[in-house]
Amino acid sequence: MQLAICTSFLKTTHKIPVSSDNASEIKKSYLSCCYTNITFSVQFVVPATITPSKPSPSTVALQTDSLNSMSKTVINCNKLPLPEIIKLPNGEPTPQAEILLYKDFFSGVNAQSIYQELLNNIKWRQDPIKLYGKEMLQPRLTAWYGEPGVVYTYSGITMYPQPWTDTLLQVKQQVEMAVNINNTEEDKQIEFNSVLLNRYRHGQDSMGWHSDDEPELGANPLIASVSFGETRRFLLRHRHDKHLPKLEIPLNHGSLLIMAGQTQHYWQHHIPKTAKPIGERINLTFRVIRTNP
Ligand SMILES: O=C(O)CCC(=O)C(=O)O
Ligand SMILES: [Mn+2]
Repeated sequence: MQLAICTSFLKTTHKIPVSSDNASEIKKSYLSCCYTNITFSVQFVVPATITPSKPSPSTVALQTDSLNSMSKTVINCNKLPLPEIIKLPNGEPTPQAEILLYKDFFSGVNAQSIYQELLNNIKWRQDPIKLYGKEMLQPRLTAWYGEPGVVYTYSGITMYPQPWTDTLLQVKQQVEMAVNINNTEEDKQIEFNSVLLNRYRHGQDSMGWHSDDEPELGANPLIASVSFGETRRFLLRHRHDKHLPKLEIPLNHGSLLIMAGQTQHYWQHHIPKTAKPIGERINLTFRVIRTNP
């Protein structure tokens, strides 16, 4: 069986034999199509030499599965707009940072149903932290999900992963697609193995200044941050150059922010409190944790 991807603009056809072990080849073809940001169609071509009655049931099931997930990917790719590159207020490039923003990555209805699902079904917790020698509860709820054994330690808290839920896996798949379209290092496709969830219940919930630079994230970690619910101000400041202005990015319902390159070495970020009466917000930061650094 073959998969043919026909692009309407380039008038090219990629023909790839479909089997369980060439999924990465197929993905690459998709991504090269996505770059062109044009419509394309997918056809499945069954060569005459294979009679439909002959293949073993397991082979057919595998093929059908990968074809289904691929058609979904195609539909999503087609809708992806170009991201905004976050610059300094004067329009100059942000030094020592690579930050991209998709304001409406998840559409209204889709974003709302993901948000409700996360509010209701995530195992939220509130851990104690030590601040200026005093023990207090973290000013927000958190949760850690991912592959078994992917343990994360920050601010003296060690988190053991809950298994992925279907919703988290769907969000992860769409985020990975956007990340990998923007990733210029062809051979280094990102696959996240974990996600930190933060739930800000009201304006008094917040996150202090920090960088995502724990050793298990490796050098130059790529962090993909998805937000649902109330818009909150996301601020960035340079760690060393105090003359550089702070950056302020409002993270709205359904947005995707990607931080890459040296961002975590040179910039800190935070979510300030607000006195305004506001609703809840959930943020997901997808990460690759190195289990054998
Ligand atoms: O809530 C946010 O947007 C920020 C979350 C964050 O910085 C983190 O989880 O490390
Ligand atoms: Mn962070």
